[in-house]
Formats: sequence, C-alpha cells, structure tokens
Amino acid sequence: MTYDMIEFTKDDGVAKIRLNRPKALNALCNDMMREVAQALAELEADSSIHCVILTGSDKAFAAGADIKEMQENTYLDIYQDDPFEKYAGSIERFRKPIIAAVSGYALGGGCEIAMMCDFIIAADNAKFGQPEITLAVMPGIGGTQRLTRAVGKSKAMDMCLTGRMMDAEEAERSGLVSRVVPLDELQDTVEKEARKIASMSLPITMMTKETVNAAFETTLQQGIKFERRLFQSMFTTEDQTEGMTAFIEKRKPHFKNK
Ligand code: DAK
Repeated sequence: MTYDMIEFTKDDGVAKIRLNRPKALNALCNDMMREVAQALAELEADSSIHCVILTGSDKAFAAGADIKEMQENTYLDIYQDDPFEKYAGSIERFRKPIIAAVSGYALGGGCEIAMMCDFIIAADNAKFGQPEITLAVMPGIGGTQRLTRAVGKSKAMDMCLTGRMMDAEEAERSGLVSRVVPLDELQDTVEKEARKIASMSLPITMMTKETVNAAFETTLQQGIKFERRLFQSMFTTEDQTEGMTAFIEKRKPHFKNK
C-alpha cells in the first residue's frame, strides 16, 4: 500500500502517522482520511505494533475538514456517504493506544480527531479550536461531546459558540491535553512515551484503554464492575505472572503479550 497524503513509519513497536498536506495546513480531505483509515487497519492487524502516534507538521496538526471539498456537499452527500464516520471512525474504534502529538493548529475536525486519540501531548505553539460556527455549521465528529467532557460546559460553550482558539497553556490547564512541551521536543517526547507504552504487555494496555474509555459510557458502579472483571481476567495472562515475578526478582520483565 502506498500513501500520498500521510507519512507512515514503523519503528520498535511504535508506528507514526504524519498528516502531510502542508499547503492546505493538513485540511482533512476524504483521500487523506481514507489513507489514515487504511494505515490504522494495517496497524490493528500488525501484532508487532503496540502504540501509534498521530501527528502533523509544526504549523498544523490539521486545520479542520477540507472546506473547499465540503463547500458544495449536499445533505445527501454527507448523510448517505457519511465519509467522516467511515474514516475518522477508524481512530475512534482503534483498539491499541494512540497518542496525538499536536503542534500548530488543531481546528474543527483536526481538534476532533486529536480528541479521539487516547491522550494529547501538545507543543507550546499548539492552538485548539472548534471554529465551525464561523462557517455556519457546528462540530460534527464528536467535538460538542468530547470537548465538553474534557474541559467542561462553560469552556466548551465558549469555544463552540465564539469559535475562538485556545492556546497550549490554556489547553493543559483545562485538561484537554496531558502535557505541553517545547515545539522542538515534541516528537522526541511523544516517541519516548510511545516506546514506554509499547514495552508493556499489549493485551494489558488494550484492556486498560478500554476500561478508561468505559468511564465515559457507564455509571460509576457499572464502570467499577467492568474494571474489576477485566482486572480479574488479567490474572489469566502469562504477562501478569511475569510482571510481578520480575519485580520480585529485581529484573526487567519479558512480556510475551499473552
Ligand atoms: N480547508 C481547506 N483549506 C484550508 C483549510 C481548511 N480547513 N485551512 C486552511 N486551508 C488552506 C487555505 O485555504 C490556504 O490555501 P491557499 O489559499 O494557499 O490555496 C492554506 O491552507 C493556508 O491557509 P491560510 O492562508 O489561511 O493560513 P493562515 O496562516 O493565514 O491561517 C488558519 C491559518 C488555520 C487560521 C486559517 O487557515 C483558517 O482559519 N483555516 C480554517 C479553519 C477552520 O475553519 N476549520 C474548521 C473547518 S470545518 C463532518 C463532520 C465534521 C466536519 C466536517 C464534516 N460530517 C459528519 C460529514 C468538520 C468540519 C470542519 O472541520
């Protein structure tokens, strides 16, 4: 499979997908999103990959859906074909850990796909926003819901109704991003964290991701029960025995992902 609009690399258990339409500030056209979905399908099936990084350029993670492509869409075009569900849904449904490394603009659909990732590490030049209101539409791939869960109602309303941007410092303070680093350290920092995640037992990281995500879907008691069941199931794995034995024997664990 060749890719024209993304760069796709794999190294040491970690894959990186870099959105690469610099002239359009990585605006999310259908062809690019189709490539992202194809890459993720390949990575889901590749057992050597334990963690994925989604990133863009220094200037733009992604400046939103491609307005030029979208401008002439009719209701039926976007209802029947539902391209964003088809392609961005691949990020939402991805089962292994996926980190968004955001520098520059993450606007509209760009902010929304960053929020679909498991966590966001931002460069100090990052700018987040849901400016759709200025185009007389609103966020359409989860922005009204995920942003509200991440930063609370007041700030989400402020962002969605005014279309203003939030800088990296405000995004960290509000809980939208897990941490902010200088731009020239972003890729190294995220790669280091991704390698750390990739060194863990894959089934255990997948179950942990699933369980944290359950917090958004269930009541507290149901979530706690779900956590308890998956926690108990971890004691069927060879990796749990190895992880605890290695601690006691004061050595590094050798996980088999079983
Ligand atoms: N789409 C297409 N082209 C874009 C673009 C975008 N979102 N953003 C930037 N570009 C293009 C510009 O048109 C320009 O192209 P040329 O004129 O050179 O050909 C080039 O990228 C550089 O942009 P600027 O000249 O504007 O650069 P500046 O540094 O001056 O400004 C900016 C950067 C990011 C502030 C500005 O470009 C900007 O405001 N961009 C638009 C941001 C925006 O409104 N984003 C939200 C898009 S709406 C759906 C669900 C969800 C969605 C769609 C469908 N369904 C369920 C079907 C999502 C919608 C959105 O994301």
